[in-house]
Amino acid sequence: MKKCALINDLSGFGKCSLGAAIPVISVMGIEAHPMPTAALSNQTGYESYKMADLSGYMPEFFNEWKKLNVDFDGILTGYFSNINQIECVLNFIKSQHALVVVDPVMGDGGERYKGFSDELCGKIQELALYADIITPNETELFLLTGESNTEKAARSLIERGIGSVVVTGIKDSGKIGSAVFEKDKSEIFYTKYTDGSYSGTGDLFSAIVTGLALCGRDTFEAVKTAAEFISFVLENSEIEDRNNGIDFEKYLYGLGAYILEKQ
Ligand code: PXL
Repeated sequence: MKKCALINDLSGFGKCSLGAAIPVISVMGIEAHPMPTAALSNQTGYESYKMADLSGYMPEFFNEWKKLNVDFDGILTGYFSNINQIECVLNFIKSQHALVVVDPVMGDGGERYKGFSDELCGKIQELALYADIITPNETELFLLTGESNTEKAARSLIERGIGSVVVTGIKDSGKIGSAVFEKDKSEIFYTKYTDGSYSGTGDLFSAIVTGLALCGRDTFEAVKTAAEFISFVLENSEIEDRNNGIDFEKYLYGLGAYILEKQ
């Protein structure tokens, strides 16, 4: 079976990060191997939470993985809280020949998230340049490049060696788009716009794109499928609190069936 390392936090409530990525990768018939960067009672959007930072364990954990002599097919990274975690992950990536997907979590709506210093953003940029696929929103794309035109920004990253730049959350009168930029081609996929942000949707998106890429699908098909899946789940979710995430569990089987059908 193919093996995918998932580097992200583990939150007890919020159905995000590893809690979203593990089931998605598993249902696609790929082994999910989590490397937790932190453990939280619940994600940070709730009024209160407790967090155990696991940064100090990461070098030892990666060292143990090294002893297991595993070749990973894929590596997916998400949220980082400090540059040491990224340094560790860079060493791991350099030791593998895997498809690397980086979700460069840094901000949204034109603002950086709390705690994202110039230094941390710079390190995330360094990591992104090792990726085959990156999945920034427009804010993150601008932070990565210093360029405020989406197409120009994406093209500048492709010139620096990133194979596919996937830009999420592009709003356009009642629709929301995910654009894929590659060297010789670009395309945007629209779905219905639903106001506000829902916990875990970005993590589900990057995990679906990673899983499909590992199943041999091109990034255009992977992004179209991920966007349509999340849009469908959102429309069919009963949401009391956006922090709780969306009802993806009810439709996960559909992702598994999709893989089997088109094998
Ligand atoms: O993907 C959302 C997410 C993941 N992990 C943590 C978070 C959030 C959103 O706020 O706080 C710890």
